[in-house]
Amino acid sequence: VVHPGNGRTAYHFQPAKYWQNDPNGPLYHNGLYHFFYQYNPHGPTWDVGKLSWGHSVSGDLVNWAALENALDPTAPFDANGCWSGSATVLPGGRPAILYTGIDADKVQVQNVAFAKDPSDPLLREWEKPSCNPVIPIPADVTGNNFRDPTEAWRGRDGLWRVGVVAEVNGVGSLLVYRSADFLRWERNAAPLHASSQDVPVLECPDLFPVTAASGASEGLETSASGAGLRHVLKLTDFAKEDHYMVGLYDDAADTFTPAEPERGDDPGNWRRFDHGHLYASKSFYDARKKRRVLWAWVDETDGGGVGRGWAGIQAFPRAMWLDGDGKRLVQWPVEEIETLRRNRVGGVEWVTEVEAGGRKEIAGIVSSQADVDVVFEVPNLEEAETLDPKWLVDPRGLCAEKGASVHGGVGPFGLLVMASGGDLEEHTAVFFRVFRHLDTYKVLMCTDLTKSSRKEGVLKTSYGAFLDVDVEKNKFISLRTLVS
Ligand code: DQQ
Repeated sequence: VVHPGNGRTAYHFQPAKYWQNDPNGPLYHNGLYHFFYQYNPHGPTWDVGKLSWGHSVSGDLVNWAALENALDPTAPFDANGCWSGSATVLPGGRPAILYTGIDADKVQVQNVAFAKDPSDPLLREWEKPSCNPVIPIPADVTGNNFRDPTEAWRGRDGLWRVGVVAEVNGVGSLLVYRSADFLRWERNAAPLHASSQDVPVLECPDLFPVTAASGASEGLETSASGAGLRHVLKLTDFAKEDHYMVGLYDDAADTFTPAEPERGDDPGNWRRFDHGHLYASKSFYDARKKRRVLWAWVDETDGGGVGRGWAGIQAFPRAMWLDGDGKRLVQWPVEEIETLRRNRVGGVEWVTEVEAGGRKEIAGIVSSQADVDVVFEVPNLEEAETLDPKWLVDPRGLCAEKGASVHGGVGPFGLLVMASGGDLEEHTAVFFRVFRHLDTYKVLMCTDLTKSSRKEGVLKTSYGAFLDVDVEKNKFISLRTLVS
């Protein structure tokens, strides 16, 4: 998994060459993990008319073997591209894929493909029945925006449901279709979600259950229902950001009641999994480890795919579950990533005090891959700056204004990663600042890319969020960082 040289990453899934974008149809089946992805088999750029589904398998979500493409644009109903979608295992164990085809007239339609031989552990061949498209574009869909079917789930009435995002008369919506046989699909009269007027385009929806039991981190199968669970509705908005809302899904009426209605119906105001440059995420239920695992596409910030011969990486898989507040998801890199830990540096002898403005170099890391666990002790909060309340709604702006080199009362403290030797001219700062706010403290976490590269034309931005950590009580903040 270590790809030295040519700028390739190590923790992140990448095909051998060329362009990839959205994760598609992740699946655990007969002892293997399958990962599909939007792939251009002809070159390192997104090509509107030529996308395929790349396909790889793994026994551990860390080491991957590449297979032939699962889907290529070969039929009239997908002649201009096999776009994003999901996989569902049908009763009896046959996996099916629902995906968006860009048809011969460049219209977006929904197609199905079935694993030709469900007993093939590699699920190498997929067949597309001639009754495709199984869901043609409806007459009230505007802008040809009708795509990205979710994994299908089964209601207690035995019928399958699938969600498809659609611009319905200019309104970004999640339509639900029902089917008894996975081939004939009928649209529900009402969408499961309709955005406010100014959000016409939604992409890559995900709808999945999570257990509401306090302290439980197990995942649930996508069709799970009953008391004691909540659902998560995730949508990618036109700003290319993923946002989610926890709520109650009713499988009789196919309605979703948000747990935080005050956030409104513009997904741009919902919660986020991430604050960096990644989106189009998709989760799956991992029956092997009974967890819900999240994939997401990271689009490089330098536009340099053509020179390199590859573009696009996948964020490492993360397990996620509902936090005790019933509104927020928490997540952690899948534990298998820890099998990559080799040469340990650090330990108790590394306990050190860093003066204001001081730095300590972590020597001994020779590879370009590091899994860093660090605990910052924050014994004294007296000097914390008072937070100007205007920043409460703009933590990212606060990160940009008070970067890693602006001295504060408590902080900035954190890591300088990928730092160039000696002069630190290039580095990415991952840091914290603690502010006093009313009678409590607010911890700001930032990732600052402004000095990440000497190169021109690279998107160098700052990301940030306030964290819900009780620094006053715990007196420390721990940070895990995967660098590659
Ligand atoms: N990418 C796919 C679409 C999807 C978009 C095409 C999101 O299906 O809406 O590559 O990145």
